[in-house]
Amino acid sequence: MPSKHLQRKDDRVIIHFDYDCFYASVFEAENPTLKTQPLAVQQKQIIVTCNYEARRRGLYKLQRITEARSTCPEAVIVLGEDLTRFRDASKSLYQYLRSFVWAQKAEKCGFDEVWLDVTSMIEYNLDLLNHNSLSQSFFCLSQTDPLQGFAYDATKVAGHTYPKAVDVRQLLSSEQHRQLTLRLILGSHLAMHIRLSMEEKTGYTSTVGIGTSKLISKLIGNVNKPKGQTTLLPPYDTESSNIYAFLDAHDIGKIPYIGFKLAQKLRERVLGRSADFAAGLVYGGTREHVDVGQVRLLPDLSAEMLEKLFAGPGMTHGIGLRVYQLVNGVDNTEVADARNVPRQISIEDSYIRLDTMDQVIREMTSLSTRLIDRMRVDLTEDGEWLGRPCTLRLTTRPRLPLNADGSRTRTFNRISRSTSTPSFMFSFAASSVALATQLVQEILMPLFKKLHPERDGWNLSLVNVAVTGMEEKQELGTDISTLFKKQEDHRKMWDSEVLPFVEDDIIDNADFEVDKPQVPGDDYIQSSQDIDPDPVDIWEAEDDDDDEDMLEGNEQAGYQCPVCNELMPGFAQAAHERFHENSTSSSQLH
Ligand code: TTP
Ligand code: MG
Repeated sequence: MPSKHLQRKDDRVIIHFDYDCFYASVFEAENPTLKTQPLAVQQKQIIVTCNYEARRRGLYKLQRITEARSTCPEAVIVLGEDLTRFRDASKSLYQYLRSFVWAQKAEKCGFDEVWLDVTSMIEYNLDLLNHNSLSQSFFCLSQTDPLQGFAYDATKVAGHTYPKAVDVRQLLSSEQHRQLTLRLILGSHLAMHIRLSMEEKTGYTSTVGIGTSKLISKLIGNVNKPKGQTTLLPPYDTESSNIYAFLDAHDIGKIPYIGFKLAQKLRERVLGRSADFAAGLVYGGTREHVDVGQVRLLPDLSAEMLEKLFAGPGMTHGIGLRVYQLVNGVDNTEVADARNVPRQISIEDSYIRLDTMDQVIREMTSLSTRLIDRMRVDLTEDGEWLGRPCTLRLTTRPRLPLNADGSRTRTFNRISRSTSTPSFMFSFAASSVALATQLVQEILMPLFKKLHPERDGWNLSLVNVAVTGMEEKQELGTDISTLFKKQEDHRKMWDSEVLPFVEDDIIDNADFEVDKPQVPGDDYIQSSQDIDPDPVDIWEAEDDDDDEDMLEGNEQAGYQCPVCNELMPGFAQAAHERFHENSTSSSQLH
């Protein structure tokens, strides 16, 4: 009998979806002719993702653009700086997936991952099974319409299994394993149905994992990528548990929730010396591989031991227990009904010269308009606010005055002031421009004066307006019939929707210039504004814009993301950080 801490809730069936080469798929959905071509998506100077045709020809994620172009000159390279299309696709796909589940348990994670808790659907269908003819079963997708569903063979798992070679019949004939095996078999057929329906209706393919927790369903999907699905089969509870067999082989840093710092401490504990990470930090691998099994089998491993090991600033109470459970394959966290509203929305622009009040008012109004437009897209559904940010923040980056010799010392320091978000920002009664104008007059100007008390004499290279401190609305008490209606509407939407093809975003390779101005978007530092440019400042402003490009040349040192532990060359750091900013950390299991 496992200790209280290690008791797993294996009575759930959870399906994890990860859309294949997501950003590339969004462009393919806009223009299906791209599907057969090698396609790569560029941000700054790197390929953030590419389709599988491009991968077959040697391209890979987080590759330097110059290298990609020489490896595969025929690749179509599209600009992915503007995240609007990804955000929109992500929202629609989430709604589509959510339309299948009954208990409103569909949790979005980042742009391209969703968990569905389908337990109640599985239980309903378990009751419908005729145990004398399992191979001729019918899966009911609706509690009200018995004809809505699909035929399936409940003696077989749909898709791949872990372990690969497994005798399902034997599992079904074992009293100990039959119930869990059946639940997972039904889960696998439902997953297959949803996955293929999604492909048929939306064109998007995905990689899917089926298990009894968020942790296992997320990790098991990776075994068969792309367009695959994998179910982790019993035994779960014995010493020869497939959960241990599967999880033990993972590098400790690959476990969601265990970020870089925790992973390093665990590595050191296992190795009995400090883990020489920086030295081994080259894209694609590290010398200091410590796997989950090594941690799990530490003789003195316990929640308390780990709590002490991690103790230090910034560590939350209970972290030892959480990690203790995770390395033992226990994750009892619920699938929340959450669209993963962003934690903050931040809009900024950088400037070659911004040194008069009139210009500042104009720019703050334009940034605020974009901010309000974005809040209306990201934070509302059917005219209701899903999240309300508590704090409004204004940030600027002043340039230092010229030195006596005419040179200018560069600074990347930002200064900011915050206040509570005024309630009128949530009004739908006025246009975003009207609200932005009011915001600037009543709130942003006073904040600006606190940052820059003098009427002039300053010169700004950047202005940022942001809302933070998001409070999410819980979807409790929603009338059930409205909910079903909404679900149906979302599913139908895909039957009729034709996504436009945006021609401007396709870059003809031959004409491609490295320094081409980027497509304006909200989540990144945009190319400098054309306000009173002068030749000296242009160069300076471009440098300013690309703080992250300072990392160029630091390639050998590499960068390991503290959130997801991904290793990458230094030049990929900035795009990668932006990726996390825009998605709730994909490594978090709450
Ligand atoms: P991933 O799931 O890592 O990649 P992917 O879906 O493109 O490919 P795969 O089929 O291998 O899962 O990331 C999801 C999207 O996030 C990806 O399409 C592009 C974007 N992204 C960034 O913008 N920056 C990054 O550093 C990474 C890793 C991804
Ligand atoms: Mg993906």
